[in-house]
Amino acid sequence: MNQPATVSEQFDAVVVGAGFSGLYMLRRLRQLGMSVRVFESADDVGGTWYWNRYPGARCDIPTTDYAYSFDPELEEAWTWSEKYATQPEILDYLRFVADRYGLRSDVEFSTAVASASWDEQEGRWRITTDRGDEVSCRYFIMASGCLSVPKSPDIEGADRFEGQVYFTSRWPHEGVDFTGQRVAVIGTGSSGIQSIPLIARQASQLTVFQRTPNFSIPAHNGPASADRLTQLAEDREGYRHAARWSRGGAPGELTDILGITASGEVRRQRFEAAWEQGELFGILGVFADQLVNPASNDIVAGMIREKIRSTVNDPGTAEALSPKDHYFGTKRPCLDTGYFETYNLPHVRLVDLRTQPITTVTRTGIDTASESFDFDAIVYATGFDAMTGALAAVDATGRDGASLNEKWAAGPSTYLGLMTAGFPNLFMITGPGSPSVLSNMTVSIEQHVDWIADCLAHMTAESLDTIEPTALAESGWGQHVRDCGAITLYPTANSWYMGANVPGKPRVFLPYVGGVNAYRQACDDVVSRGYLGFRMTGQGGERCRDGVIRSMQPDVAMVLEIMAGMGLPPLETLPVADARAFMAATAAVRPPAPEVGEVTDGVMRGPGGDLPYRLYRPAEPGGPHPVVVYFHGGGWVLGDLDSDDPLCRDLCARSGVVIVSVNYRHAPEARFPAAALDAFAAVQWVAANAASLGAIPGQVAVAGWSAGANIAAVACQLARDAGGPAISGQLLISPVVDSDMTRPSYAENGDGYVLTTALMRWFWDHYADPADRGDPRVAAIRGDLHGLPPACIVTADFDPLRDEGLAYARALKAAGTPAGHIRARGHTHTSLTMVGVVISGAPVRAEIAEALRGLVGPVAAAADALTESAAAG
Ligand code: N01
Repeated sequence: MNQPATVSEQFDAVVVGAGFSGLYMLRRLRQLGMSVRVFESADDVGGTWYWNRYPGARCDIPTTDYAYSFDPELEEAWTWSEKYATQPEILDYLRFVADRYGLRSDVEFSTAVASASWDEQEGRWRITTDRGDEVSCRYFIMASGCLSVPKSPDIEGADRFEGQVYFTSRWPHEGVDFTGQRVAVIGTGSSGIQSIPLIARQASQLTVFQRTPNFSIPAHNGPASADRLTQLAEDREGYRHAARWSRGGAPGELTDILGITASGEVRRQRFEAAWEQGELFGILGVFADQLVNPASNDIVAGMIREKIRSTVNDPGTAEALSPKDHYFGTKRPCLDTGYFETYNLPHVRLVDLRTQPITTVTRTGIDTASESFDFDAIVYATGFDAMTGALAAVDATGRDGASLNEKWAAGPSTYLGLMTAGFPNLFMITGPGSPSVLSNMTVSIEQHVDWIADCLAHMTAESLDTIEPTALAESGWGQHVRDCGAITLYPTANSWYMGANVPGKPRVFLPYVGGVNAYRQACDDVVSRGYLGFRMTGQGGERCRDGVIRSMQPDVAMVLEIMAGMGLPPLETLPVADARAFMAATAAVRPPAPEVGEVTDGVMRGPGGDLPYRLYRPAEPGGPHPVVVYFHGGGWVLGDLDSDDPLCRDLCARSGVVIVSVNYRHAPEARFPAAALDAFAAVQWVAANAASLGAIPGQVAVAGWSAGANIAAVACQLARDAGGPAISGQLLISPVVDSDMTRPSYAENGDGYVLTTALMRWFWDHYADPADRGDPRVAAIRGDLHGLPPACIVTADFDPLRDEGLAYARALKAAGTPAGHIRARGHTHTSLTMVGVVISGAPVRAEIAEALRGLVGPVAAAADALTESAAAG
């Protein structure tokens, strides 16, 4: 063991922890020529693999992938014996790595870092340890692991028990012999599920106390996968590259098969294949939609429950072991060896704490609400204060004496999971807000270590010595992490991913679920954009390019990526007939739209002939309902009753109003002002026929999307000028209100977000002569805006039309017309309407439906509702 460092010692970097991340970080820092001290609380290297020595402990990512990849010679020098290596073998590997690169000499073992404070004057961190060291360093790197601080047993009477007590996470080095003993295991997460079958082999009686049943699949351990070994042998670098750019950190095919639409045969075949494979990413990826769509998730979960029922003999025990309170995958699923079979042994019993909770631990055992048990030993497999526990364990004080724990009292806030504002030069490896525990940790660790090392090399080269994220970049990243989580089922579970396992811990979805590949790209983009969102200072000056690296909704970005990959011709390069055919073809492959009470098609009279309409009636009993006349989008050229059918159904179902969607005449066959005149005529017709449509007379509102919102807005002006009909409100979703294309959103969003500047020009050219484009019957913003119905205007961030929508809301307000605004954050012109495809659109449409309910009421109520929504916005 090394001597404790003295007060005067100064290092370029201090690293906390000598597990997978600390060891590699040390190696990279040394390569940069830096002086480094690693503090490790254990008396050897290994981190999590040092501590978790319980029987059955193994990795749950195949060892072909769960290893360092930074040195091909290291890979040649080590051969794993199994598909999933045991804890002793992984620990041996880490010892081998430490020895191979001579890393131990810079590690101070049996020493935990107690506090760290930033010395502003010196631009250095002062570190104290539990052994009294006080050292200083320029860079302070927390390589302290995501699952390293055990959760203290929050069970009444836990310290009263006089028998043997064991924690899976702090298992005795000499091992434990349970032969002939009555043993209790509390907890059925991965640690419990791995250890229970082996403890059962020795114990004379084993009682498992289960609070939440867990999904587990057989690991099918054995020799490493021949397929993976062949791939590695043939092209090691290619294999590692594929892992780094994969979703989870291990190469594998992603499916685009949806659980909800797959046939029964395909579902079964895909599930059984994943079951046989025995890998986490396989069973989590049976269907592309299983972690976002409850119905798809239920298919996989149901099949796993079937397997449990067919394995466990006693139906009551099988039922109690079958998870039903969380979606499959939203709590970490387990890989096991004979777990469910263990419950068929005569000396093994499951106690379901849902039916008989523990009341107290006693001197001799455990009391539940209905029974008393005596034990020789109790094993706690009760988990960890995950992801933030080890970071919070160091009392860190940053700029101006700010405490990290206080800053994070409501949940952690980081930039990229790497740093946090106010704590310069403090890096976290696999911190909250990075893929970390959702990925193959070794790949994520290497990526973070490499990023940090490359960053420090850059700073040295530029004579910079302090780095810190900006508040803007950090809050933007936090929003992105939440947006990614929000489109999945993860936040619905009481998991340690959510901090829900530790009483009092804020409920925040901690890891980044956007994928290892997307995350790596974001980190690379930050660097290529001049370390966007970081402030760096030093002799080389001060550098800061502030900004947010990802502000688009993740599912919107995914749709754009898929569309870009399809190499579709730009719509404006097609003849109109082909563009319409293309729109119809895409409409035909949409997922099923929401159910409403009734849908009927009809025809009304318009100025140039019959206008087809489709009426959507809400399922709610009662009525009549208020009515909204709706106009579809499509640049006055494209679209019809089918094109906006999902959006109309969604609005109808959410708002409980009758929607009459009207098809108007299209350009170029019928040019300006045909569409606007049709819209006005449709409003007149619906107002006159409200009662026969089953709607409330006198409560007619208008709505539309894009060019449909344009003619809806114009219809309001025409109705006012004509003295009727009375319109109670106007909902304008991403409206066209002007022909002026010089507003900034055209420059920012004119290309790459589906509705392009070129396409808008094409629409205008088809609809209106240049001489007509200032006419208020198409450029609504140029009309008289006094005395119009209250409006709700929806704008999308990545829409060329964003700024004219905002300008219209401002202009209406200036003219005394109430106008609320809903911002579709991170959306494009079209994404909000992609019902059932873009999940992040749903909460915005809920907001829109809420506003719509206000717009259809009596006018005064609509104005009130809008004032509130504007205040909220
Ligand atoms: O911990 P856990 P773990 N009374 O939190 C129960 C990784 N890992 O150590 O779900 C009664 O998952 C708790 O019940 P509930 C892996 O990422 C990997 O097993 O809170 N019960 C749960 O059943 C894993 O996910 C491997 O209702 C109580 C259990 O204890 C993570 O580490 C192996 C309780 C805790 O499960 C954590 O796994 C092991 C109480 N008061 C771990 N408090 C590999 O295979 C808690 N529980 C690589």
